Amino acid sequence: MNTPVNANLYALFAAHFPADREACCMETRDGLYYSWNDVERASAKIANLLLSLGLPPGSRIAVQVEKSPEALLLYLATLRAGYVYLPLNTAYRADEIAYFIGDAEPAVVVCAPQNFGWVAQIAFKADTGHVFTLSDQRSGTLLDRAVHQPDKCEIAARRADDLAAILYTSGTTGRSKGAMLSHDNLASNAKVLQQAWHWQPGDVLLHALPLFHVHGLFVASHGALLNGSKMIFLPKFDGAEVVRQLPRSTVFMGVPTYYVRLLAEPAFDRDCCANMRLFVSGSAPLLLDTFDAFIVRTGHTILERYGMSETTMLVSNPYEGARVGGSVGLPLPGVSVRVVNERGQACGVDEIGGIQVKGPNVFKGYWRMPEKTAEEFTGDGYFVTGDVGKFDAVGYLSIVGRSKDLIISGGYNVYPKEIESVLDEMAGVAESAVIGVPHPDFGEAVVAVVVGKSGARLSAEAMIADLKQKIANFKVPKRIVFVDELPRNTMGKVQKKVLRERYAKE
Ligand code: MLC
Ligand code: AMP
Repeated sequence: MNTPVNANLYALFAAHFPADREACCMETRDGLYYSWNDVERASAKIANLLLSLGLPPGSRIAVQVEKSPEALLLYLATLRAGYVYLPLNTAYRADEIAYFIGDAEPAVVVCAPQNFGWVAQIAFKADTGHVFTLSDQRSGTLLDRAVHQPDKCEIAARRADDLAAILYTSGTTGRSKGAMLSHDNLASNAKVLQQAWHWQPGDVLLHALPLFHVHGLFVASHGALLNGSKMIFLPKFDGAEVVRQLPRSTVFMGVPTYYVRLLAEPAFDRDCCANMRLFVSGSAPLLLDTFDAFIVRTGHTILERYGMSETTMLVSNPYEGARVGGSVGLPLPGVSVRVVNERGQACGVDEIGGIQVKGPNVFKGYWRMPEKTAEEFTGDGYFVTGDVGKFDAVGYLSIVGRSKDLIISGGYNVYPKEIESVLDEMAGVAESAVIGVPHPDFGEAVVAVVVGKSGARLSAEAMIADLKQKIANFKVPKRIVFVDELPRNTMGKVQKKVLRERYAKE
């Protein structure tokens, strides 16, 4: 009789830990060293703590903490105990956190110690049973409690389709939706990327991305974990620090802003990249200028790939073969990607249409939103990405725009509708339109165009200060301009294209 295979993602990683368990898994800038044995033991202790709480199956563990090796251990422990990980951007403010906690109803919330007061208030109001703290300095109640737990823990048996994580991603309606990802969604993508990007023995990942989105948590960490590779763990992206660590690394992943900032570092040159094997870019469009300048400066060609929370990675430039600037490359093995016109027919070569995807990487749906989920899938099971693109004659995909009203600033998504709703509620504001304009550092910057109520005396500075209290800082408009009226088409719809053109150069 065949023994059933445990599809728990942690089991996949554990099966690939290196034979030498005392080898380094994570190293921090301050010289802390976490061996694979440490990862096994510490994640067991945290998993045992979670299990000791007697949570029902499928419980969500919501986490809003600064980046640290312990934050990654908490993620691994959640997988190991069989619960569902729900990471939250550290920039989110009280109203945003209240929405996520209210919607996801996590059984456990883990927050930064300095936020315990307000986060706990929100969590207990939403009937969350347990609130722990975790700092980026190896302290907090989570570790205080976990330290007394046994350092061995069986990996919970999970089926391929069982949920591993929920990632909140904003929708066109302004409110975030929780993308439900299964163990197999994540495992299949990790395996495909290991092959596609030729992860190899001796690789060292320089990890500078945040741990609460697909790019840093899944693409980067999973790659290293599945390959048994060491990670040099930086608390955040810092150009000078990356330049210092590159000679000891072989793989680096970042959003385009990281590459723009690296190119602005005078010490960033061929020498410091001599040990590097691979630079990966994604989460936002990489400008051709950056792609070209990178080759000239370092001799390396950035490998650009395309993904999203609902699908993890779906298209990538090849490791061997032409990496084409301005293109995101070829569909990954096992992933079916098509471009279709408004009538739902497949587009021809170079014909622009909506990008749709199907494959083992595609999520299980939006948390408690069956209707919204159904709307986003075609009759034959393709997920409608909301991105617009075209295939060239040799099958390379280029993204040329988005049908969803989305701004991507420094790799973070900003949904105009959400910001407009907050602006429209401010005293003296009649209406607003939020747009993205080209920005040399962030790729796109958020700009708000506001119409005041008659007689209202509005101040952009005061409004920005107010917004900083209400929404995550990366969503706050870099600029607010006041106009008498918004341009509208004959249907009365605000013409954002006109506004984008008007403010693009300012
Ligand atoms: C910070 N700020 C931003 C910003 N990040 N403004 C616009 N866009 C951003 N992304 C602002 C802050 O509000 C603050 O403003 C000021 O910059 C300094 O803040 P900071 O925290 O010190 O900034 P910094 O450390 O420089 O951060 C910039 C960054 C960071 C680019 C390093 O945003 C980052 O790491 N981005 C990566 C995002 C990411 O991981 N995306 C992957 C998503 S997954 P003020 O006014 O208060 O001074 C995904 C799927 C896929 O999309 O395909 O991968
Ligand atoms: P998120 O919802 O945060 O997962 O963001 C996913 C979105 O980021 C995608 O739908 C794309 O619009 C965008 N994106 C990701 N990678 C790229 C890329 N390489 N080029 C252009 N856009 C990208």
